[in-house]
Amino acid sequence: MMERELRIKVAVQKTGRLTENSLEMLKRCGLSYSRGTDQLICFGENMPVDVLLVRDDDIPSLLAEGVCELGIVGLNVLLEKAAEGPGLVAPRTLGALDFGHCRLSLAVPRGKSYDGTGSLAGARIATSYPRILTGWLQEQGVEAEIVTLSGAVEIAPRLGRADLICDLVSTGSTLAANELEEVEVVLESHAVLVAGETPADSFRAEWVKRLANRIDGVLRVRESKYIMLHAPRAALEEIRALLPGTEAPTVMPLDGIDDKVAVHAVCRENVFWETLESLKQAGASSVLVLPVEKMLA
Ligand code: PRT
Ligand code: ZN
Repeated sequence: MMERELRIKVAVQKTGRLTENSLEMLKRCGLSYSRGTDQLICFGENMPVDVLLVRDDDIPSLLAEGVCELGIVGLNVLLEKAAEGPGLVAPRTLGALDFGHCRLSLAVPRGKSYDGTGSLAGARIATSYPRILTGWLQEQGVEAEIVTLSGAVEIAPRLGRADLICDLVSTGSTLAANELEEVEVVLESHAVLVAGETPADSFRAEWVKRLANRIDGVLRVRESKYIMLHAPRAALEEIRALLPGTEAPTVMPLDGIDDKVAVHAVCRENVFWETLESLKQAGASSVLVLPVEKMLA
């Protein structure tokens, strides 16, 4: 029986755009847990890892306060909270995840002219990201008035509360529905894996590292393919050069065939039909492309 203290906690969004992908990521790392309705914490059944289900805005401070060791949150939220001032420990970003993509953009009411960042001087901009926006405006060397709103930013111009907005956009349909036009990208955002202070005991420190490595592995296999083919010895170099994102392929003799070899390689990038066609043209035969289930660097 594992001791209660010797467990780590991973904070993920309870309900929202990041929830499904975050929980799916943890499952792919081998974690199984039972999730009841309206639960705040899910106890991992096969690892000393528990999942804390919280509002995304609380994740940076939960990490800073040492309540949890790892968290999955949008880069936009992380940067905004980090700029609020140093917590106990500034959370460390361990890496970008492949979901939650969006951008924090400036948008103006349709029909209003926009003449580059210079024209923002003195304008009123409504946003829920005042600190990120302040930093960006400083970089651009313009002074504008920031109207901080916690939600419904897109209706601020119609209510006369702002001249333009700075809000998250993914498909752009919300902007279009509100007759707004995207004019500048302030931040390209996506979900990130974030760590708090490294636990003092080596058992938990090891589990933080192990989980972060597994997440890294999951990300890498999502793109990776295992490719097997037969190549004429004479075309080996050309064929090698065509394999996308491979380091050292395994080259093996073929029984009874002297002028051909078998080539096996992990391609760390997607293998497209075009690549297969080029391989065939270069003389490759019996080409097989397989998905990769797990990978450990
Ligand atoms: O309750 P809690 O505080 O946890 O959730 P929340 O409402 O603050 O967050 P949530 O679930 O809306 O978003 C969580 C994170 O997902 C954000 O912090 C971003 O990192 C990321 N993300 C990705 C997005 C979007 N895409 C997105 N489209 N967050 C918000 N949106 C909004 C957008 O502003 C617009 O109002 O969704 C609406 C639809 O967007 P369009 O462009 O597709 O129309
Ligand atoms: Zn939130």
